[in-house]
Amino acid sequence: MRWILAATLLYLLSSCINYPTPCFQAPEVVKVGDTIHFTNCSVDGYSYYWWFDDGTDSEEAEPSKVYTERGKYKVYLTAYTKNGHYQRKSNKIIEVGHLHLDEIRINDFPADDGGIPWDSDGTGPDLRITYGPAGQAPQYTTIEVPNINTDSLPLVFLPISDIRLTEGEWQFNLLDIDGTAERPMRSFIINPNQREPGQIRITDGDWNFQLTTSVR
Ligand SMILES: [Ca+2]
Repeated sequence: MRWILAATLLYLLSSCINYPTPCFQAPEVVKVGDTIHFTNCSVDGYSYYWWFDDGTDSEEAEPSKVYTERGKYKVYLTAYTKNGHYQRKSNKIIEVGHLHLDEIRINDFPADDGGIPWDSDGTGPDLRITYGPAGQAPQYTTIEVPNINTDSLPLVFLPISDIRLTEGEWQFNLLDIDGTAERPMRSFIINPNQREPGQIRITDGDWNFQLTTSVR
């Protein structure tokens, strides 16, 4: 009886010691070109094998990784003990994409241009926003919203096409379309890829301008 207990105890001990529990942390959504740092939270692991689902792998404990193409990748981590025993692999899906523009929003704007009315007839600006990578002629434009005032707020513009926010600065020109003339009201320059995806808000005096971005 005693040896059976001893053998059972030995068996339980060996199963506790020999089988590590793989565990890792990684962001769920990243951009193409971002450096991902994998955090290893495995228990009782001695060595590791990572499979990144794009043809690459690693044996580091906490590797870094850059995906060069968009897609959904299923990353596997296998944790081994010193004698080579391992437990079931752990995996996570990482979505890799590009930054896109979802919305342009004006939450607030000044009632006039430093004491001068925005437009010639006093009805309020007829607003259109042109935008695109800074330093180039704007590639994109919103619709025109006539006679805006504080009752119009917030003004929300949804892109009519799929707009990928490329690297670098983007310029947003707020124009008052007075007849055929375009009177600049204000420009905002933003580097969206340097900011967290989601809401990017710029406030300056009475101006409150906002972009919403996402990775997909
Ligand atoms: Ca007007």
